[in-house]
Amino acid sequence: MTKHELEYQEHLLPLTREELVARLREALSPKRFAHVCRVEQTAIQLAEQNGVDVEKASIAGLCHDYAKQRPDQDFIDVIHAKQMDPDLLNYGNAIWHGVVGAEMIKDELGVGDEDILNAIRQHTVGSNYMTKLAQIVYMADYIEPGRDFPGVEAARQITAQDLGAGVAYQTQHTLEYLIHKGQPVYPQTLVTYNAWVPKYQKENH
Ligand code: DGI
Ligand code: FE
Ligand code: FE
Repeated sequence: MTKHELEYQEHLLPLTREELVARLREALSPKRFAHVCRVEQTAIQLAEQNGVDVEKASIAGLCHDYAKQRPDQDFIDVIHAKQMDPDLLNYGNAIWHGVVGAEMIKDELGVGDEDILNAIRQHTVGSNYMTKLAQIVYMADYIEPGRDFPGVEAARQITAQDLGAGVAYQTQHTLEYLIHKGQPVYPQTLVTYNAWVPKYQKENH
């Protein structure tokens, strides 16, 4: 079955892939839409290699940046309406589009599967415990073929060999980047760092 014929199981999403793609095309710029399509394809490959549900990888990959282009006020409204952690208000779109965006994906697109929603919630900041699906979405976003930054080839090779090692690699490099730029670090990003990075250092040396 090709990706174009994919009909999602009803309990995952009450839309066909084509219907979901149409919703994303409406919500996103052409560039961002092309990115989520590449993330979907990369996530599907990683799912096949790691024994993870391909439909969940497809849905999570396509939806992960659904909220990326929403105005700040939309996120602020959801944070209040759902009584989410008020500390979120100290951050911005970079953190909100995943953590808060997952609520919009649930309510507006009808994604009810918590495994998919958690993967989306964690796609920017990670978590101390990440399912294989969450690791896949986190890595697919980082290594999709449109990404071009120093270290992306190393990230692709490491991830092909060991998904968890890829998570550690990305987490270390993202934290280094944020610190280098003097950007605020969301606490969960540090939690992810502590859970993943030292562990893989020890195993590799
Ligand atoms: O949405 P994408 O651009 O496809 O990718 P993403 O959701 O992984 O977002 C990446 C951006 O988020 C990148 O510029 C780094 C930033 N980011 C990741 N963790 C943190 C963070 N920004 C802040 N301020 N704090 C974090 O902890
Ligand atoms: Fe994102
Ligand atoms: Fe993305």
